[in-house]
Amino acid sequence: MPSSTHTEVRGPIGIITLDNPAKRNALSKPLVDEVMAALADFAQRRLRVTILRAQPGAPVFSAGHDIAELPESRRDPLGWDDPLRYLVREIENHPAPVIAMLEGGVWGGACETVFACDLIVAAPEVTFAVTPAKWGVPYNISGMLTFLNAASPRIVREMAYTAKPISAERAERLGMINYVVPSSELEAFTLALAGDIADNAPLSIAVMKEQLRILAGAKPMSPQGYERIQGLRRAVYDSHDYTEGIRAFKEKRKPVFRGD
Ligand code: LCV
Repeated sequence: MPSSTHTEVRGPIGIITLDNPAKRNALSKPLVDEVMAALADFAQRRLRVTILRAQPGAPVFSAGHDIAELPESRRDPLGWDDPLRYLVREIENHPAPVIAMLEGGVWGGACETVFACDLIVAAPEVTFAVTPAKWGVPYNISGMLTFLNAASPRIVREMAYTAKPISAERAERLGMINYVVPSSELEAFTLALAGDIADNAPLSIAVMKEQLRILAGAKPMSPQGYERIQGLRRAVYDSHDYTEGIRAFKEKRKPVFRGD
């Protein structure tokens, strides 16, 4: 199978490029496996910063979870072993900072992937869309926490309930991303930012990254609270609307939701 990514090393900086335009860089298991292998290689080589990007000029950074890989019912679509869940955890646990360098649209699980990165630099035309409601998907708890760590609850509610894209400019204004940079300057700007980080003490940065990850995840939840959420999510992925959402995407038509 042709690869869906490219990697490059520039001194202490590693670059992972998503490059499956035919499927709009959907986060399929093969593509995610390649990204995780690159992250593991960069960690083994003790690279100091990783940049995650799409092919230059990509109209879509990533279309999110590969919907064709989602179960149509009776199984948690975003369980612990789902490729998207692995990818988010690998980025969060990678010992060096990961910078998302964005061009094009960022959809669904790709939004969570990008928000799990340490820094985000986006071209002005970039948009972010949180799409579970568009397809009837019961997003998972740690995924919702990723969103809550990226934006205020009110903004997360708006994005989750409307499933509509928001602009890079608005995301920057809301503190969801670090910089908006013209496409022509994006790569040079991001490499310079990565260089600033690479010049500093990698162990100190790695420890602060892990501290921030642990603190960001330190939200109290009772076992009953967890079980209630899992029960609610099961009611969704066992519902007509979830099956309808997945089938509508595959049949290239608008879903007709009934609320059951
Ligand atoms: C598989 C795809 C995809 C795709 N999977 O090109 O957040 S949750 O809960 O929803 C989570 C479960 C999740 O992340 O779900 C995925 C959320 N993603 C989206 O809602 C975006 C879905 N895609 C689109 O809206 C469009 O593809 C965009 C706007 C990204 C690009 O539109 P464009 O007209 O440029 P096409 O739609 O024609 O897609 C080109 C090919 O990529 C496939 C799509 O099926 C088509 O394949 P074929 O050429 O074989 O027909 N594709 C796009 N997105 N998420 N496959």
